[in-house]
Amino acid sequence: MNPWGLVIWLTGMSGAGKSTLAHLLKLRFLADGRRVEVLDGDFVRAHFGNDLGFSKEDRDENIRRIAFLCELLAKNGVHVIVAAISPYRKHRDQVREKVPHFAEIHVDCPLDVLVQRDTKGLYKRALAGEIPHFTGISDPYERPLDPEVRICSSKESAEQSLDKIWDWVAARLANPLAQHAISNSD
Ligand code: ADX
Repeated sequence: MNPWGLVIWLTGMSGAGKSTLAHLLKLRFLADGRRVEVLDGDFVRAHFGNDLGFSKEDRDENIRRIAFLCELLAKNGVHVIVAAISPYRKHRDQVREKVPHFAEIHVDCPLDVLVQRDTKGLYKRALAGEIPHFTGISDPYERPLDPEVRICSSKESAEQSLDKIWDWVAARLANPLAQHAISNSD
């Protein structure tokens, strides 16, 4: 039976570097001969009809959809990398309970750096009051308390961040006991 894939969940504020890291991490999985898929918050929102906004309820539904896809892929042996703000601890913990191999990766970056970078021009608009419920400005971001890996994207190179994540991945992939337990749990 196919063992469950890993779920690598990148959480952090808009512009912190989640999507970039997700893409680079995917390349590492591929180079290692692994089946892998990236689920990006923006992508999942677009492909489910763009019906959701950014209220707590809508973000909850967004994460619920992503979690559903994660479980489906992971239980069929595909490794899944998620890049979504997922600002609520409770929502992230709910996903953790659904899959056997879950790594919460906090892609951290100080707000002043995000505002300065402002790659999408959203912080400027949010600070001007033009975007309601904007994470970190007018909406909460609940920092992970005990993530498997914390990335400081303003201080580390992408390669350094990837190495930290890959250490967790390699350790988990190399643990035959965990793999055995999972292959019998389906
Ligand atoms: S989540 O909170 O539901 O996990 P998700 O990761 O899918 O969010 O989408 C975040 C992206 O939507 C951001 O990168 C940003 O480009 C855009 N966005 C638009 N409005 C908001 C908002 N109010 N708060 C945060 N991000 C927003």
